[in-house]
Amino acid sequence: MNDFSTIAALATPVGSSALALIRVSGNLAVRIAELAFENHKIVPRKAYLGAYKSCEGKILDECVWTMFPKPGSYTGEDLLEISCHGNPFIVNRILEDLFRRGCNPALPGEFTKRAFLNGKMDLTQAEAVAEIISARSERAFDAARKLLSGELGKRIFSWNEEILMLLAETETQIDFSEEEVPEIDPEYFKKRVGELILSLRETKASAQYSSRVYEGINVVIFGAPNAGKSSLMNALVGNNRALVSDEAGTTRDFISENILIGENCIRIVDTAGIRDDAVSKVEKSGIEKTLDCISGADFLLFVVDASSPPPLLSKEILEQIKPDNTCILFNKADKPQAFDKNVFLPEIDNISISLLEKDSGGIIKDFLAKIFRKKNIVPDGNVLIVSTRHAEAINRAENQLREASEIIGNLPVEFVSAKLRAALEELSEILGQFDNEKVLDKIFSSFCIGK
Ligand SMILES: Nc1nc2c(ncn2[C@@H]2O[C@H](COP(=O)(O)OP(=O)(O)OP(=O)(O)O)[C@@H](O)[C@H]2O)c(=O)[nH]1
Ligand SMILES: [Mg+2]
Repeated sequence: MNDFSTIAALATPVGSSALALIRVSGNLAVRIAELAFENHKIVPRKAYLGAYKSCEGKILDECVWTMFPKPGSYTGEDLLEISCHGNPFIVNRILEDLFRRGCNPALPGEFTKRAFLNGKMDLTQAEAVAEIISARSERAFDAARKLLSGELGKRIFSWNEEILMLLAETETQIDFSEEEVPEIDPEYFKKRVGELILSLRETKASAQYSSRVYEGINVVIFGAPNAGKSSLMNALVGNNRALVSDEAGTTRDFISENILIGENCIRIVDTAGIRDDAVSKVEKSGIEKTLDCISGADFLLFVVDASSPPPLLSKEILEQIKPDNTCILFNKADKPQAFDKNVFLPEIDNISISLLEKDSGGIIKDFLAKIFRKKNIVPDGNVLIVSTRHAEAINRAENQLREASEIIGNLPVEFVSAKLRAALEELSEILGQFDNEKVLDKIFSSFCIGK
């Protein structure tokens, strides 16, 4: 067990609330509880009602407090949780008293960092704690919970087992002579490494969905001026977020909002209308920004005014529109229709609507939820989503394995062993089985204080 100082911090948000939770973790926790609550026979995990007395013997608040002794606590250390009234003044008085009694203010993520360092969880699970706290959608929460359950750790464990078996074989070749052990069959070795690589790749691929799941699907609304893009934005957001007017070229800068559609968080972006004959400098640069937004989007909503002649599309835009990343919204269904919608980009999914209708936002949200599922914009909740950090380490391990497979039979078996060991090392980095304070600091500094 690591020997750290005792830390204290508020675990609930700063501000007035019914209750506030203060956490104290470390060797001083038990002694502090005995003194502050005048209780010398503390029963673990029992919630007590008691007055918190300061060093000077002044009652600071009536609290409910619980002692979680090591090693069975969240941090793996003695952990005292104090629920006091949610008044910042009371919270500060208690925290000041705890600091006077020898506690240090906790850094962001320090409770979870201690849990990791004390072997209560691996690094992927510690990262998942931060994701659980910041999850903006049900899907993000499901993904974080999957990580927290240690699923990636289990997968890495099974890869390690297989690599260790391969390593045992190569090491035996090094330690014993040819007469004592049969030679490795390179083809069989390659087959096993190949299967392993497939499994690594499958897991690694999910990282491409990481930002869609945790930050939201980046959906860009685009189309000709006056088609109704800002009206669509407002219908989806549920208020008059964007300026709507019958003047073509109203939206110049892009506007974005986060909304929930089904179980996913969406970052929806309204853009300037695209036309070839824009004259003003501002409108032209607005169009340029739109093109940038389109190329960085996860999904495109193409708004078309069906009561006017169909828009002409530049080659640049046509290249971006694909059946798996776009749908068309034929707008202004309340007016006489100007063209046959069946022949306008027939391979792209579409919906006809009038954005003047009151419930159009709900109808479009239902339509989009179906489309996102159908086009697998975000995989379903059963798929384990890894982060870029995980994917990069998996990628490095994969390279080592591929090289091992390339040299087996051609170079001395010692070289193959070295590659297998390097692969193991790369994978162990994901779980944090290494000593790199910088990487740990980077991960835990993104946490909030008190976690
Ligand atoms: N009749 C009818 N008018 C609509 C509909 N949707 C939007 N409009 C009108 O069309 C005009 C343009 O709407 P906007 O939402 O500002 O269009 P936009 O695509 O954002 O336009 P720019 O920002 O100029 O590119 C406004 O006068 C809207 O009220 C619709 O379904 N039916
Ligand atoms: Mg607009």
